Amino acid sequence: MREFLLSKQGQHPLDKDLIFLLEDIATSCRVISHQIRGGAFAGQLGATDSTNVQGETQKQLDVIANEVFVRHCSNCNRVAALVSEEVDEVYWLKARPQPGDYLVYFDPLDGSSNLDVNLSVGSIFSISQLPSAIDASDDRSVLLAGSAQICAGYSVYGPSTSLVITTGSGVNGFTHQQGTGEFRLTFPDMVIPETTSEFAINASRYTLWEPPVRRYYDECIAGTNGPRGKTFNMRWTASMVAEVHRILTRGGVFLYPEDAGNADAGGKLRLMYEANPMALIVEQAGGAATTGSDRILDLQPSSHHQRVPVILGSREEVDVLNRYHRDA
Ligand code: AHM
Ligand code: MG
Repeated sequence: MREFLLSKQGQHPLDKDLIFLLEDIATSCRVISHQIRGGAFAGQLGATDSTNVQGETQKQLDVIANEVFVRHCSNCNRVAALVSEEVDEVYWLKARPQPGDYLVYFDPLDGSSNLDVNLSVGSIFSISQLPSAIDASDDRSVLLAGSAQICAGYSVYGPSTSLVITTGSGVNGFTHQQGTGEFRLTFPDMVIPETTSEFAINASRYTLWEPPVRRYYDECIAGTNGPRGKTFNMRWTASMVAEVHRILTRGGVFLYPEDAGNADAGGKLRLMYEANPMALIVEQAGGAATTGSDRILDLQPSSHHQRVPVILGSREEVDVLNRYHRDA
């Protein structure tokens, strides 16, 4: 991976501190992957007694993965602050952050409800830079729009461990090679096909959905005799990282809309460490990511644990969904 990061990305070589930080994040993913693969033998499956700021019961591995990310991201002396799904407060590492210092946002273990049933989970991360010198006690300084991200990525802990990264000029996928322990570039220049006939949504929430989402779903499952005139396939892994990885590999569209069950919170998925990094990756691979009405990367965050509706994937399907939201 180092060789790849040292090669010119887009117009400019990457800053050496960013390369170190990305290597520390890759190490975090390697360690988490190893911890997960211990499965029942490691005695780390199951829940803890605590809940996170989202009110969700934390799994033991949620806590472990968070500690791993915090430990490794703290190595880089250009990191000003960390924002984690598992931690209520912004974690300031610098007392006097300087312009250009890094802000790292992460969901250390996404889809962790899949752990106990041995299905894919992952880690998601996003990196932005502070635009100006600030007072470290001001948590509002981390509320940067997704368009400010300089880098985003995820690791999926599936049958193999992958690491997918964008630094703003395309998307590249690496596979963890057992033996050498390295992430090797295996999927250069990933591109999401513009058209697809596969969608992913938790259809058990059908009665809670808004009309545009119901319309889209109804038309998809109507098949060749319906208005879309083709047969769609449906998938739901309850692990956003696995869904996005499938979409980057063979196309598709993923929806976690706002519905009557999550409207008070503004949706299910978190903007700063789930929606934003995935939106940057999807756009960099030629896809689109919206809330149904707005481009995700344009949203101005109001809090660091803010939730948003998410529609992302193959451009043609996202366009259809945007149109149905406009029509409604
Ligand atoms: P988490 O970060 O607490 O794991 O929640 C996010 C996950 C996503 O990976 C996935 O798309 C979604 O929650 C699944 O939700 P549901 O259980 O409602 O299907
Ligand atoms: Mg998550």
